[in-house]
Amino acid sequence: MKITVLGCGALGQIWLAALARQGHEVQGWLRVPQPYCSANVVDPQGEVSNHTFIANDPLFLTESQLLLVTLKAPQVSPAVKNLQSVLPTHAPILLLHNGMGTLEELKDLRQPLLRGITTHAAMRDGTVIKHIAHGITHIGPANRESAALSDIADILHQALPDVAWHDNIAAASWRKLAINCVINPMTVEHDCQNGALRAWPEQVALLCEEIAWVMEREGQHMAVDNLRDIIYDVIDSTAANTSSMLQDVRAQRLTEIDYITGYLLRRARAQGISLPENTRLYDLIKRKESHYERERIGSGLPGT
Ligand code: KPL
Repeated sequence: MKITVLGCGALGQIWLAALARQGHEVQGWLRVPQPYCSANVVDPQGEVSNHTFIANDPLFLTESQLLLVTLKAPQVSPAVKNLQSVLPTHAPILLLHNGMGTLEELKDLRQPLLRGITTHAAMRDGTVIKHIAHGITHIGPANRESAALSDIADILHQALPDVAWHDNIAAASWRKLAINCVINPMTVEHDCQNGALRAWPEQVALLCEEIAWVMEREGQHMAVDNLRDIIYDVIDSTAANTSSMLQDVRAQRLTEIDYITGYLLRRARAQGISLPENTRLYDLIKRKESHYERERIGSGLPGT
């Protein structure tokens, strides 16, 4: 299969390497155009692989049979809208990012749109991508055109298992959103790894109550106790992780807060519900972002 991977960060490089290993023809697509991109990946067993792939080739894009988008949520819509007129109309676009809200931004796309959620853990360490832990990628249809594309899950599963197809991806998306609404901003507030969040059980409980309330109204019933158990399972299984939001804040990059807690608050507002603890955390992250954004502008450095 001919596949363009949009976004060559940690997740993008893991997919590029895995798809190429499986015999697919792949190219990377970077926001700042370059003729080549590299994937230097250390897998969870410690094995190193170095590959160079072509990048930003418009001809390759016109022949692509899948656009795999591994960008962070705030970068997704502008980048996809930029490429959609060149990508064949039958080529599915699979979005793999934290948070929700991009589907609404891309509702007018002609291509079949797929939504994915992944639990693979990876991080950049200098010039190397450390694939810390294998996970599951859940994918499913996000528009009418993509309802019958479960074959894609099988193809991707051969390259980087596990990949599971869901006819109703909204349930898995909300579950992941809830996890990210609790863990990501809390790790920033307390400046700690995921596992340390067990020290603030009242705050976890409060956030879960607010989130479960919105989920109920969105037709995604989840008992508060159940949600809390799911979140503690993730806190324990990713105890040594530095959450993606804390990594972004430490590197003074734009975070995904507008697509995580921001999305939850937009849905709550639409239902006339107020969420004080989620709002407080949202404001805290936005204040941090605007603080380093002001410093960046003051020093004349380019944005992230
Ligand atoms: O998705 C994550 C993230 O860091 O963005 C969790 C599940 C919190 C793991 O770190």
